Amino acid sequence: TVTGVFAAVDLGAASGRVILGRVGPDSLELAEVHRFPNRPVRVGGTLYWDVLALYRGVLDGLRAAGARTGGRLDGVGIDSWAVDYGLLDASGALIGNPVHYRDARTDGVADQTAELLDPAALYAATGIQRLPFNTVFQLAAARGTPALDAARRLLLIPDLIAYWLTGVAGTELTNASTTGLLDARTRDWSRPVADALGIDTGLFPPLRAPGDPAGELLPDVLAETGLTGPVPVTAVGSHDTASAVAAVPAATADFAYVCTGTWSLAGMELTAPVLTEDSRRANFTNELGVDGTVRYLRNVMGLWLLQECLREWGEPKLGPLLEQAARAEPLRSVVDAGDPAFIPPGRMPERIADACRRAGRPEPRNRVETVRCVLDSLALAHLSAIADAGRLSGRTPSVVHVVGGGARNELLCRLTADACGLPVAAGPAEAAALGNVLVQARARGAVHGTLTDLRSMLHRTRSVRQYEPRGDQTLWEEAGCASRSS
Ligand code: LRH
Repeated sequence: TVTGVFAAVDLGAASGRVILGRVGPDSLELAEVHRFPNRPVRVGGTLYWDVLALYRGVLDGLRAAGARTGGRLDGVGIDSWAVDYGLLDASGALIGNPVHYRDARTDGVADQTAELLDPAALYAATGIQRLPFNTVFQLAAARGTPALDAARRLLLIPDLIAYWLTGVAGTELTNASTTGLLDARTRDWSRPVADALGIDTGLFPPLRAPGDPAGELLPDVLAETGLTGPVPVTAVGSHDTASAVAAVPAATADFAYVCTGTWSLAGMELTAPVLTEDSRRANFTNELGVDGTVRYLRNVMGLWLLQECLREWGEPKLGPLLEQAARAEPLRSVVDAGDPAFIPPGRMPERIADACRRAGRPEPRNRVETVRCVLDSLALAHLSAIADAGRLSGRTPSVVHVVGGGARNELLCRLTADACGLPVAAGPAEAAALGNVLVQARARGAVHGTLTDLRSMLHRTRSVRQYEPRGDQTLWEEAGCASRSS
């Protein structure tokens, strides 16, 4: 039997990690070999990613991986959050630091572009949920800036890391779909969209799909990490959500999912996009997944709301707060967790209280009630996204898979089961890294089969935690209606 040893680089908004996966035909072992913080930096009023610190974390992680395997790796794959990019000049050097999607430079830009291109036409072409930070709006905001004028190439974050590791430039397809510039039907750049908004899609290097080769580690990278070449780099679902959904340990096809981390991405997997006006109004996205699938989902704020509260409170321990929140009065205070008003950082407890007040609901009176408000609101947002995904795509889910970091949050999983009135299967928490490893392993011949085959292997080899729905689900439906109509 062939076994392979693969490194998954998984960069999240709060931390990055390098995970070593040993894969055989019916076995899969993962070990986290390095984890490092991702701390954005505000300079001169702009919020940036510290991309060189992230790259250093990647090199440290590859070195740590090699230390466990005698310097041998059968492959490397990279995934990260979506939409953001670095610009390269004519010499291939990075122009400035990539701007963070939570930066205010895109405020009002989506509305301004509506004068150049009707939002209905934009959606009919690309099928992407309107979020202020979509690459298409970031590029519209950057039009005419010296940096964009000097740029000869634009690389999405995982492609930028891959370029530094290999010297090979490409644009991975699943992440390309999040730009809002890709035609949902042809899966190539949309000329009408790019032309209407004056965006040069020639800046993107050629498209590549998950499983395609993406070069080999450069000699200086091998020297710095102590690895023995050749080490191939494979394009994976480089959008973290694409990798995470590929690793949903589903036994059946009729599943809904919530990828939980900084964001909650809640919906269903389809074989073709839904580009209707109803779908646009419901603010649903059709992102591309591994093996040509479509991720039909809504982005909701996710654990960002909680992370920002904790930051404001000076990082108290979460465990005790969650225990008390589990006993607090349910559905007392709720906010619309899909509201883009929550995107920028800062003053989160106050903003949550303001949102409750504006909606005519009681404000949380303390930290415990604020935590409960966040979790109830997220569970409600999961219910509404999953119900809408089913309605708009004509399918009925029988189970909700919760994957990603939030799968460890018992209260969140339990409330999601209660709200949806469906069983929740929680885990794996490291789904993005798993999907990353599996796509590499399949490309290199260590595993075989369709996405369904890979998922049934996960179903057999990973343990998930089951939560059965409790209580009266109509309470959640009523609360959901009230929070949307307010
Ligand atoms: C989650 C994620 C999500 C995007 C957001 C920018 O990490 O990739 O799918 O919408 O980051």
